[in-house]
Amino acid sequence: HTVPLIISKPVPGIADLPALGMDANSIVNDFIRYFSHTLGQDKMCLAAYQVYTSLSMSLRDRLVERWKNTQYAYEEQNCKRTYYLSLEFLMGRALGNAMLNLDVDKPTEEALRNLGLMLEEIADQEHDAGLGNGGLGRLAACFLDSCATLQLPVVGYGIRYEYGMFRQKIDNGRQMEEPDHWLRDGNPWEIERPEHTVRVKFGGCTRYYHRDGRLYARWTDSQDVVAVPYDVPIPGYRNGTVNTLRLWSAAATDEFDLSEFNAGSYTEAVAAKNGAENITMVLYPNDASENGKELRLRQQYFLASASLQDVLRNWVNIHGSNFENFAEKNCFQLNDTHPTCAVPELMRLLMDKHFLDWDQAWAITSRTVAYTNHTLLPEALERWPVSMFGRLLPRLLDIIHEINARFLADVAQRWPGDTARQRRMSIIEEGDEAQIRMAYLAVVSSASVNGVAELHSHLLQLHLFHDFYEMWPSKFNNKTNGVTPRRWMAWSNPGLNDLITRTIGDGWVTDLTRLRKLAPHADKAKFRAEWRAVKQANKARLAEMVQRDCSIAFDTEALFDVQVKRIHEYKRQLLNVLHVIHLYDRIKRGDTADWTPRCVLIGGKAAPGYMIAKCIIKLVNSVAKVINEDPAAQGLLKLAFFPDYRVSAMEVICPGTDLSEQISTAGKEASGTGNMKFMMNGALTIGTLDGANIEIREEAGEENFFLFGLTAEEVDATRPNYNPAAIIAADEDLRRVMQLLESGHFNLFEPGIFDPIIHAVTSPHDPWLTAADFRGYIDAQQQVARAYRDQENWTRMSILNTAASGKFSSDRTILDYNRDIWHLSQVPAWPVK
Ligand code: GL9
Repeated sequence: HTVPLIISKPVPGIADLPALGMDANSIVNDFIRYFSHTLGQDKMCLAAYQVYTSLSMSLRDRLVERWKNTQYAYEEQNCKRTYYLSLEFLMGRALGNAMLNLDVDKPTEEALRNLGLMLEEIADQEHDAGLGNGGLGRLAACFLDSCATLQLPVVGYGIRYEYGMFRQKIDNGRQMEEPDHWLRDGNPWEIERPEHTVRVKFGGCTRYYHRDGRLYARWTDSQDVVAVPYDVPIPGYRNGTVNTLRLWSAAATDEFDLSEFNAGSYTEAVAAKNGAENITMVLYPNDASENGKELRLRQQYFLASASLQDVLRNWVNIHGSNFENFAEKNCFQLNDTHPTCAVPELMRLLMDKHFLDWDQAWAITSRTVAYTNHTLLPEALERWPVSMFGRLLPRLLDIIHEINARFLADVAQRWPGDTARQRRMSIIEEGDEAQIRMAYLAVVSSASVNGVAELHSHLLQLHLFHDFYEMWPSKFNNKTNGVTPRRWMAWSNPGLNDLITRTIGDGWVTDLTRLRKLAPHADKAKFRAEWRAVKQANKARLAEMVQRDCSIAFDTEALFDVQVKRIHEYKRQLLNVLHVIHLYDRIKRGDTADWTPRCVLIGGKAAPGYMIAKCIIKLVNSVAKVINEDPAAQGLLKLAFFPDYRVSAMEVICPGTDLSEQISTAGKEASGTGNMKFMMNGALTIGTLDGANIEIREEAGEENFFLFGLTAEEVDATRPNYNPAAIIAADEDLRRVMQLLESGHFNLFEPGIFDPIIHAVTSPHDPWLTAADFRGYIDAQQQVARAYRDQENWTRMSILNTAASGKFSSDRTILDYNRDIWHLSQVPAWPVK
């Protein structure tokens, strides 16, 4: 794979094009040209996807103008930059976001109307870019939006997976996975940049050599793969800035397996190209659990190496091999430990390629890398067997050993003779099979280590990183998560956008704390009526989608009670189902005085190998079938499992929700971000004191939040003598619920299938303490039901929640990162003339 020639001679005719029009007419003209000329479509036969593609290309042109002018401004200012390294960017759809942020949503709708086309239908053609599992990947996407909106020079670096998060089908109530070939019909939102291709090494070994009396290392005999970048434009909100998300795709080198080729097996050699191209084939669909597969390590190193080489090449183009100011001008933010190979890779490139010595390289690395932790769950902590790592990345293993040796020497200095501590803190965990603890490598090598909500950051210092916190207290900090109000309010909730903007102006979109000004309006009956009307229309839209995708009718007068997120035991979808079964039991025994009709929606994907999570999905569907088909429950209770939960579905779900379920076992959900999206859109929360729920309740006021459950401290205290059998025996309601489950009432023709679930709830070793929180949860749900019956007061609380949600804008989060870690200046783009 030869690197293509770059012609570095100005071509004025190309450089100085007139600005494209932002009016409906100009957009229509471009649309027609793309549709008929570029895509060769016929006016008589509109292929919907080509209509979508033509519109997207028309808008992309307008992004590209601003994109270049943003990069020119960054280059001219020679500004410091941050690189956000992440194995996941859960971008969702781009069209609506581009329309909104470019401020062409109105003209585009007008353009389409003139053509006799419906925006919603066209926008629905777009495949979600599902390059992430859930919260962690979506957070990266929200951060990019905020960085562009704040005009911060931040580049996202990720992987262009051919297959994103699997599509979830439900068959006889069970999850089935289908591959998500999202690029099949073409992707108008990426531009291939073959001229920025880099080579990435695997395998081989380290050779040492002397030059000018110094010892140098070189990684040789490697099998190389090339990384081809695809750039995705990230528009800021109406500010002329367009930042870059650079996604790497793997390809074989031209000399790939030349040996086999020379042996005469030409076709085999070409077929073996798959080996290289497999690296970026598929996203690992594991939520908060590592799987230890070699291909995953290849992906991680591939991203780290390609991105760092890209950054260093740009640096050398401008500064030559002078790295004196490198740390003042560059920052690498690691989104969890997944890209932590960046640490030894940066050391390698600085030493082996640019000939810095260890201390110079370490001074740069340890000042430019920052690490964000996203979970305390032990099963999510990445460890790589030293043997596998050494086979795949031999030179990096040398460097990790050296980092560890120097680090342990520092520990020994500080705590002389404390060998237990040295063993505890070592980056290499000794045992039957020695392993690299990636989180420790990240902590040791980073200038900053942060958690994603107050409680989470506190628990990191208390438990997981306690030893490291004692050593370097000032490294540790909190950055409470946020979500972008552009996608999660302004775009997805046009009704609310309109009402809020008419009431307090439009400044809230970029300064979400201004939503506070809504609070006084909560006391006005007319405003409440308008607020209710918006929610009602959003519920109708959600009900339509539930009807289409679940074939279940939701009555928009009922309380819409929603839990959508990955299926995981710690998130306790099971507790939600137990409540639904309890309500059903009340209906069956005639206890329905003052009943609040309720429609419960549960959605989310289970990791394909996570059996209990898949069993919970089956349980939801089985319970739903019994309830929805029982005439006794008609008009009182509905339950639906929403299939294939994804970003574009959340854009409809979240505006139409009354009650947001955030019911994880306290201390387990690092932050949560769905909780914030619901709050902004006027849902009330029923939740535990976990993750960002604590801060949500603080902001909303305890009277506007339905709290229940053990605290994180109480959870730890309860575990040793936890006795769910006694709890069940003492609680009539829970006993009846368990009896219904055990009797097989929801699985009459599939006996025994829920035994693992029953066992989990009744086991004294249940880590999630589901039975312990049952009573509190049921009582809190009872309060919810009562509160919903007073529609005036419910609406008041809904308004007050939105009004208090300003803190949870990812703009605030990013300003915090920038103030404490990145220290970037805001750089406006050159204007489009
Ligand atoms: C997560 C945490 O579990 C969430 O609580 C947190 O809000 C997000 C973003 O910080 O990160 N960590 C993690 O591994 N996932 C999270 O959602 N999992 C997925 O992304 C699926």
